[in-house]
Amino acid sequence: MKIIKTLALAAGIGALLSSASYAEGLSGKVIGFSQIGSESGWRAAETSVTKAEAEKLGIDLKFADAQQKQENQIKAIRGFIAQGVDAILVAPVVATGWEEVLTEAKEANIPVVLLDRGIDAPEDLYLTSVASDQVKEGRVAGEWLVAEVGDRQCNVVELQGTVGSSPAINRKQGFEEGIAGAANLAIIRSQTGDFTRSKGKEVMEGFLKAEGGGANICAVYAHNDDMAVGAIQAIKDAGLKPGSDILVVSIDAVPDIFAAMVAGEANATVELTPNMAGPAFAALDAYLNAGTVPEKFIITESKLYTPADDPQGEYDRRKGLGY
Ligand code: GZL
Repeated sequence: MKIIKTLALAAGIGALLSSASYAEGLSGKVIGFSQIGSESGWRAAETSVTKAEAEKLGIDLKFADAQQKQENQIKAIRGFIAQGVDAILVAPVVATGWEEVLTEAKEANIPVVLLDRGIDAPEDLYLTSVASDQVKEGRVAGEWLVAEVGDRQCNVVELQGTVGSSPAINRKQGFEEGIAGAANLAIIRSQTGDFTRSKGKEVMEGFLKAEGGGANICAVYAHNDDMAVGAIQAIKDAGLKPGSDILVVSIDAVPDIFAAMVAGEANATVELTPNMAGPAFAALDAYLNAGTVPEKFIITESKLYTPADDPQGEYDRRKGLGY
């Protein structure tokens, strides 16, 4: 009888501890975050949302800004490993070149979670990846443009994201899929604007010059809103009307693209949530405290917005979200 009682007591304490440790969440955990940089309004929002989430959960977040350089990210990850952090978040600037450093993290038994971009590496090198379906984002943008122009001839110029990054690769593929069935749409120029406003403006200026001032350009597709906002300025400087002479379609749904919609200067954006940290921390909590292995890919929602969707209200709503 005594043995049964002892076993029941032990089981009870075990359950209490595991539920307590699970309930305790990530409070007190040290988590390294290798962030790409602050190249866009969306990236700045992702950083502020991640820091706010960490604060709320009592996480000691070690933040490293890589200024968009992979070597700085690799250095930061090695530093986190040396510190013996409990977990590492990485927003990988490009898709290749991660196997060596992520193998070091794996050998140090430190779980890695990828945020907002993917990598070409064995999947056992990271616990999970929290990102949008970037091919779908491009496809939604392409399909919107096909519907918008009907059967009129539409020459498109494309502002690509950072060369070699998963969103640049995937959003290009998706957009091409989206317009594939429309013989009247063609991408006539495509170049990287590195996801920044200034480079987006500069490259759009080059497109306009190369196309005789831009009278034959029907639309600009930008892999993010920041490059689109830069392109809008270039179109205005060239004496054309963005949003009508040249349609503007992009991705992220940052406040400034809604301000452009209110001004009649932008036509469509596909939303990307800046809150990748929420699902990342939830997966780490379950893994570190209860040994639960998450799905390998946690996919965030993508939603199309146009001027028909209360852009002023969307601007006001997002303004307070850390952009
Ligand atoms: C996409 C993300 C991209 C954003 C850009 O998931 O990596 O990086 O669309 C940012 O604004 O630069």
